[in-house]
Amino acid sequence: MSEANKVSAAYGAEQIQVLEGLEPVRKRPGMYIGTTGPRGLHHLVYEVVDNSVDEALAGHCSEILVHLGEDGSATVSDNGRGIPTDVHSRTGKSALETVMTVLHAGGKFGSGGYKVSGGLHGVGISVVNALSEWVEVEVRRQGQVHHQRFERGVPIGSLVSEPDSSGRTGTTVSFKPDIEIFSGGIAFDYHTLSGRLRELAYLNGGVKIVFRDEREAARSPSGEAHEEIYLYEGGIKEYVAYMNTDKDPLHPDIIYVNSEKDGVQVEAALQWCVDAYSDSILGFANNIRTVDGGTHIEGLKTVLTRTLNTFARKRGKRKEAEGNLAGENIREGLTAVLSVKVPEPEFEGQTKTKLGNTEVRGIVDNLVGEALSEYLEFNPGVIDLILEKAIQAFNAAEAARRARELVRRKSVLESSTLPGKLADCSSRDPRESEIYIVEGDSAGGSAKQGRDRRFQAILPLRGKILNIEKTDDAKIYKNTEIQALITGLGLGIKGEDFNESALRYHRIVIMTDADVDGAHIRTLILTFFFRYQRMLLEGGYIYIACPPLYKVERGKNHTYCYNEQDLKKTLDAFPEKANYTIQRFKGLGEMMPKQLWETTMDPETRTMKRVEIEDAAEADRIFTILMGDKVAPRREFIETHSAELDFAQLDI
Ligand code: 0RA
Repeated sequence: MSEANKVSAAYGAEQIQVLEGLEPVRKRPGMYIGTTGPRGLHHLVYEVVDNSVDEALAGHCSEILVHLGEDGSATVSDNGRGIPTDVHSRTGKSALETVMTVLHAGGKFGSGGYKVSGGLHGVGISVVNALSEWVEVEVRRQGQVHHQRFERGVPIGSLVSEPDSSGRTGTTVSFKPDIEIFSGGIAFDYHTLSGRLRELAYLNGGVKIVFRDEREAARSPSGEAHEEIYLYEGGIKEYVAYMNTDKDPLHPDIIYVNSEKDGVQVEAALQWCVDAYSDSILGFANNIRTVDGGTHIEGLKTVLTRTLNTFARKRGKRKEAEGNLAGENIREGLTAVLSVKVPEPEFEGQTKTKLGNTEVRGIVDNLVGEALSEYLEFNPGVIDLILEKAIQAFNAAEAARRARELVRRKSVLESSTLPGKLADCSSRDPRESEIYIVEGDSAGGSAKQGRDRRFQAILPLRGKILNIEKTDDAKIYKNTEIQALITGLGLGIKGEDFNESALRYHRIVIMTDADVDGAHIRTLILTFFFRYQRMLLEGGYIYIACPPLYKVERGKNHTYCYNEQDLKKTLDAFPEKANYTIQRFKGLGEMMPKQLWETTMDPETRTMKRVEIEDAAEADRIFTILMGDKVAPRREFIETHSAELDFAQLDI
């Protein structure tokens, strides 16, 4: 025998009928109040309070009192018209008893005031009755006071009516939750209830809610009950002001919208704050906090983004070429409360806290759009401040994105210590230190032996380095040769944050063979510097070593020639076809370490070309043509500039 049936056995036929009506509620309370945990327990109070709030919204009630009794009961009373008590001729039951004992009966009494009845599940007060150990209802109306008691949903006796000379009207519902139903106990939490009651007072401006905890009275030394009064004439405007208490508002007024369309009431209050970086948008539908958002919030976000972008363009804050401000840029620092009242709300999701009515999206967009545009038209100072903040947010988001990238890449780079093949110099003073970037391991070997290790470092690169013009960033950072360059030189992240103090050498010398391949490799390395860290070129840190092409020996004397002209001059200076030998260096690797030192590396005797950017834009263009993807312009460039294409002479 079910619990409900056990109880019903004590009553007569009429009671059995009532109980059968409410039996599903006791059998499956979760279906009606979500859970039988604390959330469901507090829901009982909200359900009763919502009825009084509806009466207030209908304009018949100004005050709602919520008392927590020492005995574990809750009492909700209002000064509304009172639940009707007249007896229905067919059922022989009073309206009050019907409301208390028939599922979903509440709505049947609906006049104008009930069109947007709250109640998370719209279950009505009969559910509270079904899930309470007892309920007592007192109604004052038309000079009478009516009283009826229920236990676990079943009326105990009939409605008792007495004359009342108080002149007051209203409804008082007291109930004690049924311990058999609520698994987590039946103790109400003060803060949970006070939070919700305060919220209701904000959402229904002008309605006074008194919250009194008489359980406190028993405990406190003064013997006084804890009482709070929530009354906000300004409604959600005051809510926004309250949320912004410790913040610095960007504009003094709270932007306020209150209008109705197709039976949907839309109320919104908005204010941006200077120092806030996230947004706090609180959404409500029929006084229910829609934690999971829904169509009303979507409508608000859409209209904010569209309206502010329109103003940004109109006021010249955003150029044609610049992208639109993103929704999150616009909402940065925004505190908003959006409260909609929908005749037939559809709540979605696990916790039924997401508004589903599709028509609401467009209505919110429409009504808020109109009011917001009008307000902003008349308050250009406000719109300019909001836009300025949004643009800052846009720029900050860009910077943050780059910073994130930077951190991500840095970790890749910093995890690798100095490249293994770097033969570093002993000096730690970048101003006197040089690094030779040389082509191939054999040249690297000669350079290592020939150098002055005190201030000269050698970094051999294997073959042709990646053409970074044609490569995406991820690949660039993975490439070992490029990693060696970045870490060896102490470069930062591509294109930014060039940190001169991190640069490990103030002379970066590209030393490649004096042939076509060498020229190509040199161009690749230069392209790398140009694309990766242009500041290196602009700062004049990059040099090109000039190794000799020939060695001319005559007797005990020898001369190095750096190009054909040089050689011709040398030979011309000799007496007719004299006894000499010419050695042509095919590559740096062919030179003796000492030769390399004398000819190319010794600061006293060497020739180096400093790479300068005369015209960065032009250099960029040339690099793009020479190194880029497009074949046709490259061919064209080479055809017209072939005479100048001696890379050794290329002054970038
Ligand atoms: C239906 C009709 C009328 C009032 C109410 C319900 C009502 C219900 C509750 C629940 C808690 N407080 C309430 N106050 C009023 C209007 C009856 C009339 O015309 O007088």
